Amino acid sequence: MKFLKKQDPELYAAMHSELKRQSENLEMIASENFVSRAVLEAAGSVLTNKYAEGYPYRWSKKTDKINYKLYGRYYGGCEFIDEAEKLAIERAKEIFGAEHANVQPHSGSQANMAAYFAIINPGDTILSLELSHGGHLTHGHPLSFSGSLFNIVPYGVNKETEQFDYDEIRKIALEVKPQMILTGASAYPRKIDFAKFREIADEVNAKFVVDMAHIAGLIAAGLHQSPIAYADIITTTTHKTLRGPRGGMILCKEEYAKAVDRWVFPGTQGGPLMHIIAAKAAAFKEALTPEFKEYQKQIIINATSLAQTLSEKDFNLVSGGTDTHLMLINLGTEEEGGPSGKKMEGCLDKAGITANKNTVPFDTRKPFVASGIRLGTPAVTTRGMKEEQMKQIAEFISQVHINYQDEEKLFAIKKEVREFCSQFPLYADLLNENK
Ligand code: DSN
Repeated sequence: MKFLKKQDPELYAAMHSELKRQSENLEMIASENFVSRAVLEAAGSVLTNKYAEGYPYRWSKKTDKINYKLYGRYYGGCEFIDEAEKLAIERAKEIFGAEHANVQPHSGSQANMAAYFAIINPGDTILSLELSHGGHLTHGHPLSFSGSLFNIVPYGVNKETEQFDYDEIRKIALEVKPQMILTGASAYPRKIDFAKFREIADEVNAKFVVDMAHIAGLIAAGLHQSPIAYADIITTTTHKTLRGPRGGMILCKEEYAKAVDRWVFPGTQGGPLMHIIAAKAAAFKEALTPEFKEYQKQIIINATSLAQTLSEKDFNLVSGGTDTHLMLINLGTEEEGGPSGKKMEGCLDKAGITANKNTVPFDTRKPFVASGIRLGTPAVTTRGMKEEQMKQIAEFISQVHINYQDEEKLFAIKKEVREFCSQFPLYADLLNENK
């Protein structure tokens, strides 16, 4: 960062501190990860300079199929940009076995917006997972476009099992006859049965959309049922378990391809972020390697080990554990005492452990306070940590919980966490260059 350091010391200082924070802290936010240096290079490249509204292809009038030889951009000079976007598209299709991929959505939220518009109309009914039971803002929260433009009917988890109750979801679907059923979650630790959802959607003649953002990497590695055979449209972010740059993507069957493309551009976006699309291509190449599959396996092994150790330390985990990369600690109600999610998040931060507060199903606290802490293993697994380290992380978290009112103790844990992290170097060359 030598240019920034010279030209803009204030910004440099903030960015350098963030680099150090990532390296010295334990990153347990389930939706975060660390990209490779190759992905970082692509994201920080001159491709940021290029306007490329349109696509590296046009739909052939004769065949109604994509034709890469037909120029589909609104700007000149796109010949190299086209190559980068084509690589991202073809690799995305190969990873997931998809008929069509649109790699332009700037984010998961924008991917969701374009996906809904591609198959339903404003005012239509969407049956989707309640935010406080693990859903996402764009699945129907009143403050999101989804909740203001569509009629949202939520489903939740079963109170006893804290898992999806497919009979109950079917019952609601039969009652409300939604135009679209949506599944996928930000804070649901269990596997999702996409085949079951398809059955329900077919029964009520609804379209079926899957937001696989959290588990995209697990699906890419064949460690979770793939929604490809079941969903009409699939949306995802590219930066979570998939370990690419921050961004979104849509996969769909051929029959929705044209509508999806149209609703991404010009429907909801203008110029694509070509540096980020190139970084997606670089990450997708990594996702096609055997090492990536091993990495995803280790994410699950680590999550299982962390969940088990936390349970042994008497933490109450939503649904009793995890099948995926994430878990939710239920810290209990206000009446039961102990820290809220918000308080615990702050205490973990003081101890050098980054996590986020989260509502738990049937939470009695407000979302900004919440009774849960969400933890995930994708980022620590990228650093090379294994089961042994998960046991130590559970011990750190337990110590923070026991000592949550003792600032000095939290600071002492932070020192231990820093020492622990230094055994698993992250971006070491970047840190050295920027000393
Ligand atoms: N905000 C993301 C998460 O943290 O899960 C979901 O998009």
